[in-house]
Order: sequence, then C-alpha cells, then structure tokens
Amino acid sequence: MEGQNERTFIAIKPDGVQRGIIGQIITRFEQKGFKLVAMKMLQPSEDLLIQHYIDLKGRPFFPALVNYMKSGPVVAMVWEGKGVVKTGRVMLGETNPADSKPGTIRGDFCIDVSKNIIHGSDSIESATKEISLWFKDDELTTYTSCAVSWIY
Ligand code: D4T
Repeated sequence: MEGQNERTFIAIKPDGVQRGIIGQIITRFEQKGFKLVAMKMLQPSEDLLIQHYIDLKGRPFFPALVNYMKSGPVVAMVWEGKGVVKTGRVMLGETNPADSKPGTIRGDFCIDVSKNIIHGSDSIESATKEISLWFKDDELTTYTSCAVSWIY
C-alpha cells in the first residue's frame, strides 16, 4: 500500500519494554501524525523470529538475536500514513545506536547494537511481509482519524 494508506511494522523489542519506554516511543509516532492501526503485546516464538529474521540466518549474531528477541514480551504495531516506512526508519535512527543522531529513537534511548530497542520495516515489501507474519487480517483496523484533514 502506498499514499496515505502506506503501512509499516514497528516492534518495541524486549529491552524497550523492560526499560519502560513504550509510551515515549508510541508518543513519537502519534505526534508525527501517523495512525496506529494494530497493536498487541506478545512473547514471540522462536519460529516466528526465525521467519522474521530469515535474511540474517547466516550472520554470526543470529542465534543471540533470536534469544534476545524471545527473552520477553515485545509490543508489535502497525502504523499507517504517507511515507511511513521511510520516515519510520528515519525516526528509529541507524541499526547501530552509536551511529544514530540525537532526536532519533535509538539516538536518544540506547547504546548497543544488540539492544537497540525497536524494529521498523526497511521497505514497503518487507512491511507487507512482516505485517502478515505478525498479524491476522482481522487484527488490522480500518478507521478514519478525526485529525486526517489537519495532517494532509
Ligand atoms: P531491525 O530489523 O531489528 O529493525 O534492525 P535493522 O533493520 O535496523 O538492522 P538489521 O536487520 O541489519 O539487524 C537486525 C537486528 O540484529 C541486531 N544486530 C545487527 C546485532 O545484534 N549485531 C549486529 O552486528 C547487527 C548488524 C540488531 C538488529
């Protein structure tokens, strides 16, 4: 989906949940004007994480990554809006928090690449795949935000 209906998959990782910054992360997306269309808290299974990170399967950090991601609950979300995939990645910062500018989520809240608190889809294609991996169709809402004509 593109235009105002573009969607991305955002997940607050176990460290983001444990450190009590769920609210601050959600606030940033709300303040920007993006629309929350789905959200749930779950402790992901190893199978789900292997599918989610399938492209990284051969990397040396893969086993540690899966263990960390299944170590506690995560907050899985779908956010909608014009350019949300690309802008969402900008709001997150770089994969390595050390390269992330102040003002980005990783730049402001974390230090180490192995504990980088948040995931965001890196393309429209991955967003579509990740949304269908983490959510059933009937978990995705459709509604018109009352703010829409003041945002676009
Ligand atoms: P995610 O997918 O978690 O949003 O991260 P990115 O899209 O920003 O980056 P990625 O897929 O390359 O990495 C996935 C995940 O692996 C962790 N990681 C990464 C790590 O622990 N050590 C490393 O050296 C790298 C490159 C961090 C994010």
